[in-house]
Amino acid sequence: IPESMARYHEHEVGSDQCCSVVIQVIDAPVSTVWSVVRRFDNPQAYKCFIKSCNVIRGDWGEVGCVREVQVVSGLPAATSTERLEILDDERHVLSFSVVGGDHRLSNYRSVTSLHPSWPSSSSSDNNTSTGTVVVESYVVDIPNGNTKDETSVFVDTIVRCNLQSLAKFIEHQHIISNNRSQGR
Ligand code: A8S
Repeated sequence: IPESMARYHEHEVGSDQCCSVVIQVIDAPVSTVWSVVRRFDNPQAYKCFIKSCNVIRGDWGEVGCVREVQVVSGLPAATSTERLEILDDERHVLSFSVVGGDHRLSNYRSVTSLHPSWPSSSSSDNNTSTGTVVVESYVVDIPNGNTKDETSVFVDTIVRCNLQSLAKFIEHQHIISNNRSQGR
């Protein structure tokens, strides 16, 4: 990804923190993927472990607004309070930080950026991008009693699950709209 975009994924990582990045390629245009990712007020549209969300401070989409998410049962968490740090509609970058809630991921902050993916050179028209590369990095405190590896395995699993769910959600929507436009 371009250096200018990689800069968004630079995180200060303390010795008691862990940091990682998850990549997901989605077979849909950046604008389509962004229309879902940018909805800070509706993470449950694609996030696997969120059952509801309410904006409790500011208007959604404004940097500084705060949402409270309810987590599905079965995880070591019930709620999370999250602040919008970046919402850049030009560069397709969203960042939020966890500022509260009852769970074990203190000082969690993630950055998600979207990049047009280019078809393999063999395809006919490789001047128009038809795919999206989603890059999501995070930094989080290592909970007491856990190792850095355990923490990154746990968080990577959640983030990967979210991005795979995003891909399914979008590709399913995209197929419907393509079929409709072909009058199927
Ligand atoms: C995201 C990413 C993560 C969310 C984690 C990692 C979380 O919502 C869940 C379980 C936890 O233990 C922590 O983009 C927390 O949502 C599903 C409640 C923050």
